[in-house]
Amino acid sequence: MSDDPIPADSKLTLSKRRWADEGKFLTGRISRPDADRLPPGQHLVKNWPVLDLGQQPMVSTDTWRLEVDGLVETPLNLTWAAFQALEQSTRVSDIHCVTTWSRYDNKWKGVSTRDLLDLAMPKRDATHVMLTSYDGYTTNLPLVDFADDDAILATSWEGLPLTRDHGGPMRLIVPHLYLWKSAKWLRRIDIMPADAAGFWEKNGYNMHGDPWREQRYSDD
Ligand SMILES: Nc1nc2c(c(=O)[nH]1)N[C@H]1C(S)=C(S)[C@@H](COP(=O)(O)O)O[C@H]1N2
Ligand SMILES: [Mo]
Repeated sequence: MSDDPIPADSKLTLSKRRWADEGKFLTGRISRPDADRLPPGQHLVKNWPVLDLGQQPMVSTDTWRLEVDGLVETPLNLTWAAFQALEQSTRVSDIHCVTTWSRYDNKWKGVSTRDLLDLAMPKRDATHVMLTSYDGYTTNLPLVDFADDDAILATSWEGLPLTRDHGGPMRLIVPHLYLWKSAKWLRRIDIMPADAAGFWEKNGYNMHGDPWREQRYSDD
């Protein structure tokens, strides 16, 4: 019983419902209007700057390993071949560096963090992730951010293998957080029951790092 002008089972209602289910008329993953696409305090660049601690490790795919450990049902220690054999995904995303540059529409290929987590299976009390890289760099983030649908363990950028200066052969990309959370030359993923500070987080930077909320520096 209702006073709705169009009955719930009318042709229009049914097709509109189907459109909603199919996401019809959505233009893409990024639904923000362009004016809101750039987070506060950021400016756009066309090139892709290189930023790191200055040690760019040479990591051969012969000796490369990716470990997933901590609060997981199935700890992983993947060779390059095993990593390549996992489902390969693509993503397109904007990246935002805390030094105020942003770059739009980066095309990535690699393994989605969700697919990796489906293999490792975090335990119930897992809440945070610590990333450790081949240059000794560490950074932390909440598990929900690491598991975001846009997050990818990238081996390719714009159709080419990820170069060493940008973290090749494999780096993480978590585009909705400042880029310091996106560990280059990623070697180890520890799933944790609590948060802990990584390199920049111990040096005045924010534990979360959401560019839309300008979480650049630590609160204290
Ligand atoms: N392993 C590692 N990852 C790292 C860093 C680093 O020093 N070592 N620097 C971080 C910082 S501060 C930034 S801004 C981005 C820069 O990535 P890019 O050089 O590809 O632009 O990498 C992040 N990931
Ligand atoms: Mo950075």
